[in-house]
Amino acid sequence: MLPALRRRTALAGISTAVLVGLTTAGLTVPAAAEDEVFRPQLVTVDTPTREDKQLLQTLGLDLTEHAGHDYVEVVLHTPADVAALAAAGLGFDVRIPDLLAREAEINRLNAAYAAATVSSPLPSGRDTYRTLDDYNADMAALAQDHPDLVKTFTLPHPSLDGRPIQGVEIGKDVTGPDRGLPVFLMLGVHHAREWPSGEHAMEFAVDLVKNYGTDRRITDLVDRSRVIVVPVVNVDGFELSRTDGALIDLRETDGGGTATILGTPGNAYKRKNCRLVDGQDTPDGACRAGSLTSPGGFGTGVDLNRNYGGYWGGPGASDLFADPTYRGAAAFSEPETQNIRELVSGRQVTTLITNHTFSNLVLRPNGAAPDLVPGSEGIPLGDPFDEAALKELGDAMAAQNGYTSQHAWELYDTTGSTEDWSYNATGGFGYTFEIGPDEFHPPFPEVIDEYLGAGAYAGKGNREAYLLALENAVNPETHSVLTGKAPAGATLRLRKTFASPTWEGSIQDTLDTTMTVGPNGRYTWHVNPSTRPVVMDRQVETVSGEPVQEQSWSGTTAPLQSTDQEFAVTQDVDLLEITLDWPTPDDLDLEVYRKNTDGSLTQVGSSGNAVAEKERVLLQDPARGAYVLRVSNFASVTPSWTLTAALFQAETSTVPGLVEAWTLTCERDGRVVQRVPVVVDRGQQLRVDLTACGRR
Ligand code: 0X9
Ligand code: ZN
Repeated sequence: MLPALRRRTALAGISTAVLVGLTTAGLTVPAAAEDEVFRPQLVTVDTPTREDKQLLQTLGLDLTEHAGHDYVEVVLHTPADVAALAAAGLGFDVRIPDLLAREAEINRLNAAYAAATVSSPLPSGRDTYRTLDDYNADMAALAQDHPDLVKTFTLPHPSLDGRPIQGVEIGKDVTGPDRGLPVFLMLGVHHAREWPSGEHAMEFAVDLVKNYGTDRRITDLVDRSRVIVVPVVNVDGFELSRTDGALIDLRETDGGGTATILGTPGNAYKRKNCRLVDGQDTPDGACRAGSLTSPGGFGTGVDLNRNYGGYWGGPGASDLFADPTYRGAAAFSEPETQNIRELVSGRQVTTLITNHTFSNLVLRPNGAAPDLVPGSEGIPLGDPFDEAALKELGDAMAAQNGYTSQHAWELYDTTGSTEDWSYNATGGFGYTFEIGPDEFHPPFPEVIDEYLGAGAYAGKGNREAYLLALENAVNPETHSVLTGKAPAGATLRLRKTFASPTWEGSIQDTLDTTMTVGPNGRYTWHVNPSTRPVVMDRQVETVSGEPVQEQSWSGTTAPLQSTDQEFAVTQDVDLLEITLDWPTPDDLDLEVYRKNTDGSLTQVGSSGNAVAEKERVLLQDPARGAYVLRVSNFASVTPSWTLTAALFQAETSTVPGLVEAWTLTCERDGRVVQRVPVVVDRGQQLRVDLTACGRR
């Protein structure tokens, strides 16, 4: 039997179009008539195995989060990207053959929708995507119209291209002192091209403000929290993507004549920030010019969702500047991530949502798979301490928006993502939403549907999912509460300094948050637990050395042939391990199938390593029944091999953890009067009397 065509050659999808010179924002793109111009395209790459996904990750391509068990969608920006897939032997199908043409179509659809719409059903009534100026104007207007409920703020670090990064804070008496209410944080547009992620963040802010005082549920939630929204984290990238992706369709100007669609290399599909040279500020305004040297503005910049400190420098992030997932020169090297770090370190953010597009997913930490082993101590990452609670909320939110709730690592590994840091450093719950089914910034009506819900989810959507997240943020069972007496007007401070793990080492983090005691001399402070999840007791599953059952076969397989062996699992075990070994440096592959009752086969695992590497397939909790183990030979010689199937039981052991304390201080007139270490667990309410702080 012939082996499956795993190594099929990718077809080069180079389209022929003519790029004509044009002027955009004062910069002329040289005419390249007669040349073949590659149009960026969205393709579906076949990745039936985890190894294929890992291989795909090494190619430096622009992977989307849209992936399934046997595919990943990828943006191809250049012919070199196509060649990289071909060289790796990964096949693909083209889904959107010309993203520039699609961009022009989206622009037309958006203009038509806006022209036909007086007010959309969104809370703001908006009928098209905001620009950066629109965001800032909308936030300013919200604060101006509701001065007791909304205030704007500017984050401490301006962007590399010199722009301020702004947000809003919403809460009852928001301009008054912080009385220790829990904070819900909502973020959008870490990635420049993911416009709906900012729209949904902003619409949620408008929604809360608009319904405050009339809708009981929203009024109650706003009264019990502070909601912070930073709709556009990556202001430079967004501004470029939003304004420099504009295309001129010559078919419209020459009456449908000979001209094809005219696209600038543009920035519509830019992902990263505006870092041009590591360690050097980008001269203001240079980002747009810099993007002309890299197709689609794609190569330059740091991937902000790989630049956070949590496991920074590990798998699923690149150390090459030109790569789409470039992690930056150091953890938190970028002003945009520094902003969010300082925001989260300075408040008690009990729940956070960071919005992205696309793939209809609710992702929970960690970004990297639990069996990966960071650092040198040999302890696998494991699941987060709060996995059960994180999953429960993730599933509940997904039931509102119809998305799939899963571990972030399930599609591919990432490190240095927002909640990889925020959850592990603060214990506050954090999720990534991947909004929308199939595009980075689809026609605007889709943004409306995703927010308000459509079809089976009409009336739910992300709006309801966000409200659940906000309910979680205020629910004392999911965080910790300190209460007690303290002098009216005193400043209470919680502080903690610790080492946050990066992949190979650590960085120092300091959380430093304050509240002001109210006039009645009592305080209630909603805070995150004192011990970080990342240092708590951890259950680690280890497989015992001796198999409970083992069977081996040996054989030979001729080139381009395969050999099947059957193996039956007749008991409940934790692990089935199949290994394939051979003496010569040849290339054999291993595929594992479940044999169904009708005799048909369902593939349940495969291993296709590089030449000379031995093959291994692991199946957790294998179902009882018959399995077919298939050895395929891709080489030109006929080697002999040994195939072994072994069943194991796992043992659960506990890696003992630490207990961490907050340092609680009570300050009057800027002087620390009382200092107490506080250990408080998730779900716990702890009374800490600070009456001594009132004495002289
Ligand atoms: O890769 C990312 O940063 C996110 N996807 S996106 O397409 N919006 O760029 C996903 C991050 C979530 N984490 C993991 N998938 N591990
Ligand atoms: Zn993203």
